[in-house]
Amino acid sequence: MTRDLTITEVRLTPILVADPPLLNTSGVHQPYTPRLIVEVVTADGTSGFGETYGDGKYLELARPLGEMLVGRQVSDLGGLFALADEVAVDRARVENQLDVGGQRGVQSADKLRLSVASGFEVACLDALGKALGLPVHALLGGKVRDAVEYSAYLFYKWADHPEGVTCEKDDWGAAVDPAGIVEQARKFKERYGFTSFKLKGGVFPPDEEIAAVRALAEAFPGHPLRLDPNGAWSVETSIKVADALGEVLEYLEDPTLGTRAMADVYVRTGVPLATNMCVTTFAEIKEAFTRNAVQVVLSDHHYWGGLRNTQQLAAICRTFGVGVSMHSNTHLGISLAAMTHVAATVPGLHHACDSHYPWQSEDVLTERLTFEGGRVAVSDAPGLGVEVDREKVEFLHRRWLEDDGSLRDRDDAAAMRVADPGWVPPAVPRW
Ligand code: GKR
Ligand code: MG
Repeated sequence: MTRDLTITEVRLTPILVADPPLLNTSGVHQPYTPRLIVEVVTADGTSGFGETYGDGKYLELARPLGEMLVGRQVSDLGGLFALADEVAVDRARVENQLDVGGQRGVQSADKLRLSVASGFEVACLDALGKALGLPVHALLGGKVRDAVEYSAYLFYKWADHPEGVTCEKDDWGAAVDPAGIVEQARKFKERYGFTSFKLKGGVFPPDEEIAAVRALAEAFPGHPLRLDPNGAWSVETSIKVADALGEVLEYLEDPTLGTRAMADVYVRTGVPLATNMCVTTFAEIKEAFTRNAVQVVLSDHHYWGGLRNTQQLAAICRTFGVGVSMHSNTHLGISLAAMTHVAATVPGLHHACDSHYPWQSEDVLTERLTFEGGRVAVSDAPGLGVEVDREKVEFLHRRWLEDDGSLRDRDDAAAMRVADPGWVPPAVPRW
């Protein structure tokens, strides 16, 4: 019997998900972070789910795109991206709202469009896989590994959000010095078995962050380590840190901003540099690779435009002898499943991907994904292999509906000002 896989309905559900007070160079995470859950329903009653950034500017593009998808085939992924182009043609609407130089690199209209389209692409692949009885990795050409390795993602962190702020409590405790970071790493290792560690830096003066990485190296000998200050350092400071930590680092991630500056750091230190800020679109690859500015590109399947684009990125990296892996932003289990499926298909994935997932105490899945020995097993069940709990989605959506609007757009600086009213995001480079 042929199944009718025409999309008959698209449901978009913005949610707010609990987030601990994690520090970065832009401030601190707000107590709740917006995400968008995308569901496509086909004529035969199959539902597929995707997840992407949920700030207002993403919703603005997602809504018309969702309407235009009704009546199309769920397998028509080329058509989906063409439609996303059409929606984004009305660029003025989006371009007025660009964030220049956030932690996802420059927020161009293209990247917004791709981030939105990626949520739909994953939902369509999930539905298609369920309808065909095939896992998403099979739709992408097949897995080359049965489990995907992730690194622990360490953050400087307060014990709690500022007093008086509505939030969910967490049991991670504070981490504001080397001892706190080592303790946090121990918990990550105990709870999830991670054997590599990434520290979000750019929070304290570089000498303190160097001390934290040295403490990690001492506590966990032989474990790959990374430090990522999101471009907070000058070239000179980056060189100083690279010289101090070169022997214990797997790589430095976005020590400084811009292709030329990154190339300068690499040529003067030889320490491998990874990025999710300097190369974030296909258009940025040529210059960065020609200058040898980056040795590892970290995909975020959301803003690279989905799982198939991530595979294309991996192929380009392979061609140029550049490593590829993945970084993450606050995300839930649908995205972790999507990351795992695509990572399972990428040959030569030599660096563990990072994931915020352990920081999220809430999820929309009936059963959370688990890390065993720091790895997520690649599901062979149809689609993404995860089940969405509609009650959980509804609960987190109600939180979004009840919000006064202050949390619907991620704003780490605003969260920092709650604790320190005079705080302004530091000029870049900060050190
Ligand atoms: O969640 O604070 C954070 C991270 O700093 C995130 O926003 C970054 O995009 O983790 C990301 C990174 O690797 O730069
Ligand atoms: Mg990064």
